[in-house]
Amino acid sequence: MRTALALCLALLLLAPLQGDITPVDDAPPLQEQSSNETIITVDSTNLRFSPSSVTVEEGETVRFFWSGQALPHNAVEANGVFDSGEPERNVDYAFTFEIGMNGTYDFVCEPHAAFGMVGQIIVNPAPMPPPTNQSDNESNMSQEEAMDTPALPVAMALATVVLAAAVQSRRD
Ligand SMILES: [Cu+2]
Repeated sequence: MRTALALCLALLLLAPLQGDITPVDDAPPLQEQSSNETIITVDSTNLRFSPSSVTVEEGETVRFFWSGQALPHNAVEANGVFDSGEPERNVDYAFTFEIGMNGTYDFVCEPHAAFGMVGQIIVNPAPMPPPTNQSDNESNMSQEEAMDTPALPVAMALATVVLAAAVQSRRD
């Protein structure tokens, strides 16, 4: 019985370490940027993108959207970076410029490029997140939580075992 108690105590002493070796999820919380969507449509002349030139940042989405057009259109990037597909009267095609994709992207409506139905997307590098104290505190807190949380159930389980062992030894 003594060996069992000693084992339990040893485990109890090791329990705090368990929290340290538990993998901590370092991934930063996803910053929802659903509102950062730039829509390009077709204007009333039926032969122009509107707007024909937009500036976005990395991580943002450009959405080509038109419906019920008199003529079928598409949007094809000069180097094939994006391509809405066959010209259609109804198009809803979104493309997200990932981090590292900063640059200038020229695109055309294939059937109407000769009519000047062309456009340009300028993608600026993503801004660096400001190193505020608040975000530091938040990340510290979440890290502590992540470390403490897994250790707690282990400690509680061990305490139960020790208690059971103590009761058992008293009966002995
Ligand atoms: Cu067109």
